[in-house]
Amino acid sequence: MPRILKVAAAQVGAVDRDADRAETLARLIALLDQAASEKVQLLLYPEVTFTTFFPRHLFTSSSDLNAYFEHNDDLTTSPSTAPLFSKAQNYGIDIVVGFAERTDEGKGYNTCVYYSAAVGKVINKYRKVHLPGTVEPFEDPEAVNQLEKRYFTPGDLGFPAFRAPGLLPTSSGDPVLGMLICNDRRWPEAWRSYALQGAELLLIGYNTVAHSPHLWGTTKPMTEEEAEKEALFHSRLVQQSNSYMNSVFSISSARCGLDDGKYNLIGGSAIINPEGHVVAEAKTKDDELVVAEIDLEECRQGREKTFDFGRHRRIEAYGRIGAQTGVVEPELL
Ligand code: CDT
Repeated sequence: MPRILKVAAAQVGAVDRDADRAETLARLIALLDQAASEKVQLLLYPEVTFTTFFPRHLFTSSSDLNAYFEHNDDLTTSPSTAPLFSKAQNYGIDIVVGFAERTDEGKGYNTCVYYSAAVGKVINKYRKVHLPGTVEPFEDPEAVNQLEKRYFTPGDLGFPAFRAPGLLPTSSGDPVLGMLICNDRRWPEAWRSYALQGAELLLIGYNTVAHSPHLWGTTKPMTEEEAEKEALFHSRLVQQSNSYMNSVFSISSARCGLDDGKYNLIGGSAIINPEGHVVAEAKTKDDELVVAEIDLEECRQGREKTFDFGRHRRIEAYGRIGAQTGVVEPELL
């Protein structure tokens, strides 16, 4: 029995530092309107959906910084974010939305939530585990910073797979979903943690800088164009290979384009199937809906043969993975 879902990435083009929040929200809603007209059931927005990717900036005023954060409990009620959720509810479309989360205790997390139209509320939350970049800005004034380690705490919720009701007929079983945020997609442990819970579709919002030797550690000099091609290649490589190795569909949604006329972010939002093939991909670096109809039964092929975890995984050989972070080389002979 096929288990077919119509899904989409809502790719979002440039959003400047001083962009008007209401205008950005209107763009997000326009993508939702388009998704409704194409009968999409599940729509994924990028990391930190409502604003520019602010961790590239150093804020000295806490009120300036806090303007980019939302309090968790206010997300679906605050006038600057709630209209997206209520419109999704009216359309009957599930949405995944990223935001900078401020907790009661004052902690910051890079978070996303899954809003279920069938349930009428947020049914799952994920906090980004792998925070790239630095605490302090680079000394080079020309460097692109990524101050996520300054503004956020590593996610403390693990990788919680969940079922989303109302998307498929009850008899075919609710899909098992999982969420990752940007840099997490480069870590196979994150994908495998979801795959071990039977996840059938992973949802990944991102903001990926096209050219930043300070962050990427590129050894050979590259033009902006070459660097962007390389960043796009790596983004696609990790999505395709991890989808294949975990027999899971994945959707990635980019915030992309030229923020403030100078910060270049890659596009490349894509829907990948469990055999690692591209099903649909963005053609622009602007606001764009990337849509596909997917059959979750396609996860079975890998799951029941090559990557049948129960039959083939050898956990007695994997101890190092859960016990060690940095590299420990063998001793010299
Ligand atoms: N937002 C985010 O996590 N971006 C990172 C940039 C890399 S910093 C080395 C990414 O992995 O795409």
